[in-house]
Amino acid sequence: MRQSSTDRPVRSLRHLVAGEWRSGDGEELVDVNPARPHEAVAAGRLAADRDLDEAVAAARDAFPRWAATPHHVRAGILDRAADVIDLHARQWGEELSREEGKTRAEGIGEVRRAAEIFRYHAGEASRPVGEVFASPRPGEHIQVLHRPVGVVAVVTPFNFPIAIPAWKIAPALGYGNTVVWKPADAVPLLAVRLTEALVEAGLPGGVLSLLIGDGELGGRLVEHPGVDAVTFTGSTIVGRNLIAACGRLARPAQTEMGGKNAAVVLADADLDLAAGEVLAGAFRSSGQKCTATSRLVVAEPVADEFLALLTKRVLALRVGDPLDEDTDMGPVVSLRARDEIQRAMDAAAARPGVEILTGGRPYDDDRMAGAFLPPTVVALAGDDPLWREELFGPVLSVRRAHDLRAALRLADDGEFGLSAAVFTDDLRAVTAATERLDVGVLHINSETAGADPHVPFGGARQSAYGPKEQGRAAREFFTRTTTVYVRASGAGR
Ligand code: UN1
Repeated sequence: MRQSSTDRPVRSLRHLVAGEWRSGDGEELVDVNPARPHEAVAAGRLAADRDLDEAVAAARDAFPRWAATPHHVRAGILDRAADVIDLHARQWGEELSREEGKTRAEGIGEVRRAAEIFRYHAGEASRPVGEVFASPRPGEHIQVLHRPVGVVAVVTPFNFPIAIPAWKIAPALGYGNTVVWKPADAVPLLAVRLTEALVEAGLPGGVLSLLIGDGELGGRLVEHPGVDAVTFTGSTIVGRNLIAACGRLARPAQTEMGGKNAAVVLADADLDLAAGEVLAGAFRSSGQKCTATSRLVVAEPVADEFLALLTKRVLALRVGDPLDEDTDMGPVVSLRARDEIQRAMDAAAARPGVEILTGGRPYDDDRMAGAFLPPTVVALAGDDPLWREELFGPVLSVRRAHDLRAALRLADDGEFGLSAAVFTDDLRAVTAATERLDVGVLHINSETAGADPHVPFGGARQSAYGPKEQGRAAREFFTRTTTVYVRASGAGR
C-alpha cells in the first residue's frame, strides 16, 4: 500500500459487482485531499463497460428474489447497516473530510445522518404499505399495492458522499428494488465504506453493485437497457441531459439539481440569530450544498447593521485543514472548482454595481495552497449573474429591499426553487412568504440547508424533476402501484 505524506495509508478503491469485490480495469483514479492536493486518500482503477454490464445483469437476476423477500427481512438488513455505519462514524467521518473537504464535525455528522436515514427506511416495513378503497359494487374492495420498480440506477454527487447515497439507496432497497450505484469520482472512498456496511449487514450478492466511474460511465448506466428507473442528484446541466435521455426511453427519472437559495432578513428579525444562520447556510461545507444560502435579501432599515454584524462574523471564520478541531471552513472539493469559482469572482468584481464586502481574493499564503477560498460576501446594486448563477462555493450575494413585497420578489427571482429562509416573527410576513415563495423547502428563522430524514425533500421549478425524496415521499419514486379490484366470485349474487 502506498503511504501518503501524513503516513496515513492510501486506501484501495474497489467495486462491488455481483456480490464480489473487484479492482476495475479502467483508468487509474487517485482520490486526493483537497486541503493538501499532493496527499492521496485512496487509489484504484475506474470501472469499465464490462463491469457495468455485469452489475446490471446481476441486479436483474437478484431482483425477483429480493422483491419477494419479506419487507421486514429487508428492513433488518437496513437496520444492521445503520449500526455498522454508526460504529464507524468517527473513522469514516474523518475519511469523508479528507476526500471531500468539509470539516471533521460535518463529516462525522454526515455519517451519523446516513445511519439515521437507514433506520428510518428500516421502519417503513412496519408502516402501512398501501391503501384500500371502497367499491361502488357490492362485495368488492379496491386495493392499491406499492411494488418495487426493478433495477434502479443511482447517480450521486460529491458534496454529501454518504448522506445523499443513503437517502436514495435505503428506500430503493427497502421497497424491494435492486441498485447499481455510480458515485461521484471525487468521493469514492465513502462509497466503498457505505457498500461495505451493506455487505457486512448481510445484503445478498447482486442486490447492490458499486461502480466507481467517470461521467461517461454514469451516462451509460442511465441509458443501459437493463435499468428501470434513475435517481440523480448533481448539476443542472447533467440533470437535464439525464432527463432528456430518460424521456427518450420512457424511463422514470428523479433529479435534484441546482439551487440559488435566498435568506430574507426582515426589519423585525432577531439579527444575531439571523447572522448565525446565514453564516451556517452560506459557509458550512464551503457553500457546496444545493441548499446553501447563496443569496441574502436584507430589509433596508436594518441592512447596514446586519451587514456589519455578518461581515464581522465572516471575518472571524477560521479557514483551514478540515481535520483541525478549530477549523470552521475547509477547502472546496478540488483545485479546479477553486479556480472556476475564483474566475467567476474576478469577472464579477470587474462589473459595475458589484462590491466585495469581504473575501473575494485568493490566498497568497503557502499554507493555503490547497483548494481554499475565503468566505466571500458581495453587495449587488442590482441584477447580476452572481444573483442568478449557482457557483457552488463560499460566496454570498446581497441585495437590499424596501418592503416585504420587494424582498419576496427578489428571493423568488430566477429559475431555481429549492429552499429559502425568512427571518421574522411577523405572522403576516410568514404567511406571505409561504404563499409567494415557489420553493420546495422553506425555513422560518433557520438556515436554508438541512433536511430531516422523515419529511419530503426536493425543489420546485428548475431545481428538481420527478417525485420528492426522503421520508414516506420516497415511496412515490421507488415503487409503482397496482390497483387491485378484489371480489369473491359469489359476491353480489
Ligand atoms: C442538506 O441541506 O443538508 O446536494 C442536504 C445537495 C442537496 C442536499 C442538501 N441535495 O446539497
